[in-house]
Amino acid sequence: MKKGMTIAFVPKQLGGNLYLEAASKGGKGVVEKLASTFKEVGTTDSTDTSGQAEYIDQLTNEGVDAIAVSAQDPEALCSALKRAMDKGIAVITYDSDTRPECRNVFVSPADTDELTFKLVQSLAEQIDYKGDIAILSASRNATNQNTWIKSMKEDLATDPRYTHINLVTVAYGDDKDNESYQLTGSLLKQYPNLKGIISPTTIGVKAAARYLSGSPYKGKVRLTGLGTPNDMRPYVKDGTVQSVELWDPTELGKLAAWTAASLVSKKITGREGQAFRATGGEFVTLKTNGVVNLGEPTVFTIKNIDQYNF
Ligand code: RAM
Repeated sequence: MKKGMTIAFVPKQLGGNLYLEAASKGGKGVVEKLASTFKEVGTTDSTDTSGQAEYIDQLTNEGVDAIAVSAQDPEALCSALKRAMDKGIAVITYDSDTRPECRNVFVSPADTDELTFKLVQSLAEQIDYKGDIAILSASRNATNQNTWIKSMKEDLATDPRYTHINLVTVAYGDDKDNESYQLTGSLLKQYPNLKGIISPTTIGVKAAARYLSGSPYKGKVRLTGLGTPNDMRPYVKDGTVQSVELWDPTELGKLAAWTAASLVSKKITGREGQAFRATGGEFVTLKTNGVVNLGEPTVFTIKNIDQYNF
């Protein structure tokens, strides 16, 4: 691997998102081990897409070697990312993708179908396969959120076991804790027959759990989603939540940095079928459209949540 590279991370949001902070920490560790320089820039608001594009232009002008971005929007960053690639900068997305032609590789946390299958299945079981449910998402344009929501809607529409489950709305808390908390209250008021909520965002699911745990809905309105074990431990232990799932965001950041370094070092170019050794020595193969998967998400319940610390 080359040394002396500059690899820049541009998370969807800086500050207030521990998941993305953990990913950056993982990335930083890998970059520094490669005797290279880690940079992190970004907007504090996960909906400030023009701001995110400006940061990419800034990094392109500085002439960094690689940019790793968790995209706020699939389209809006494309011109900026293409300018970066035209200048020879390796561009990867991690966590949340752009259109495939706007980056070299997408480092995806997990397989979409598998991830959403587990979320829907878990909530369906808890509500006895009937009743109204809602999704509490992050920002409206986030590629990862919308990919997961689409897949959950497909599951609900096509699996005959879910015929009596009715998705009443998708609400957007913009990955802001307070907004997601308030929104949970509004959903419960607006849909008095609500039986369950799926929140595929670490900030959303934590805020919704906090709301439920201090309300008469605790244990009655079911909640699942993508949450960190450290955030969700109290709510799993107090019976508000039975299970959530996630992957280790630090590992996602490590794989993102390693992938970026492999591109800069010309070990891969982003073509399907190319393989490279990841940080643990295992081989990772690029799938269709240059996608790399971190692995399978872990399901956390009262039985295993204490074994995890992230
Ligand atoms: C939030 C963000 C992030 C998502 C995780 C699960 O932190 O929306 O993009 O991947 O949740």
